[in-house]
Amino acid sequence: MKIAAIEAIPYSIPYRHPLHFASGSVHEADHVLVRVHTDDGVVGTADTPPRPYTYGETQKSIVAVVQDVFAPQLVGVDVFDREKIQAVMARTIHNQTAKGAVDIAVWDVIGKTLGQPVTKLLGGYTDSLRVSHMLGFKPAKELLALALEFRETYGINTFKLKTGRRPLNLDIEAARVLREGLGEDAELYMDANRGWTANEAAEVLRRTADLGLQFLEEPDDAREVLGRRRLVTNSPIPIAADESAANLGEAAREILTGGANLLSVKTARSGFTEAAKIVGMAEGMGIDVYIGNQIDTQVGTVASVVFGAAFAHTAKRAAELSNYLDMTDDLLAQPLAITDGRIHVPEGPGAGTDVDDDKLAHYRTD
Ligand code: MUC
Ligand code: MG
Repeated sequence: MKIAAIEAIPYSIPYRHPLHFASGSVHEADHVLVRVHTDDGVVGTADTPPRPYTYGETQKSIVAVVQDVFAPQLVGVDVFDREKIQAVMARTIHNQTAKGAVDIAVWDVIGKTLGQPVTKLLGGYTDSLRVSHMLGFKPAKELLALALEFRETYGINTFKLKTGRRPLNLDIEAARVLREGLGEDAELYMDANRGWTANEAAEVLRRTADLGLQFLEEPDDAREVLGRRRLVTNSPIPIAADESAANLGEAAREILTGGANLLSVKTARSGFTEAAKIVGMAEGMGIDVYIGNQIDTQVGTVASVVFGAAFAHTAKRAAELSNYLDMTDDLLAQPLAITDGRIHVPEGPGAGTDVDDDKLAHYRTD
């Protein structure tokens, strides 16, 4: 069964509230829907979030690389030849989320063709994941009110606090207010998106040592190797790599050079094929992982759920799955639900990424 065509459809859905963080902000989901068509009429779907401040991709660059570079090279390749598809895309460097989406759409085709849920083909470990919610920059009291509302409404009790601001007090105060307001059972961690220096991050760790934070994600620029290594060596809590470990090679490098001792795995940038390799490598090295959020729509989030529930190693920790709740609308045909703090994997063949065609027609911008 061969790939007959690949579409890249730009669309835009506004956010109800923008999300602000140290490396940028998001006001609308100006994403790209990727569709892989086979010669016998099966269609696989995946979502692509442009994150120029993280990977250098834009909505236009994603459409261009999928339609003008990947599609001509992949038409005629058998959909089951996933490693060949990976090798073809690897000829083009970077373009992380564009590659991830093509891979997920291919897995969706494979699942539909075999009549199996992709989560079972990947590993079939469990049927749901615990949810962690990501809190963007806001005054401390507003953050607490929001977190309490999420706990009340969805049963979520794990929160990632966006940090990386100056003065450092802003984030230290926010973490303190959250801990005091949510109590000791809440799981809290920080993500600075490279906003601090290694020394600033070390100061934050010292001044929040009594707050029981789980870990600190991407505190500083990992390319400043000695500062990062010093931080990881001396930190009382794990230091997680997110954007510094965007692919398998980078993840290996950051772990082996002491740049991180925990990994965020994001299907939006790794697809299922490369993400599975990262998870296997991490598990073998005794490194914990968690499913991160690429500020995903429901179409992106369902892919994270399908993948994260497939492996024991990814299902251990809460997964970042709830930021689609800030969108005014979504494309997913079977909307997700968060109950008792968990999201369940969808039933039925494929990756669960099918979209509502009327909504796509409404929001597409091409
Ligand atoms: C995160 O974990 O960093 C913000 C930028 C990005 O690439 O992903 C988000 C969330
Ligand atoms: Mg991050």
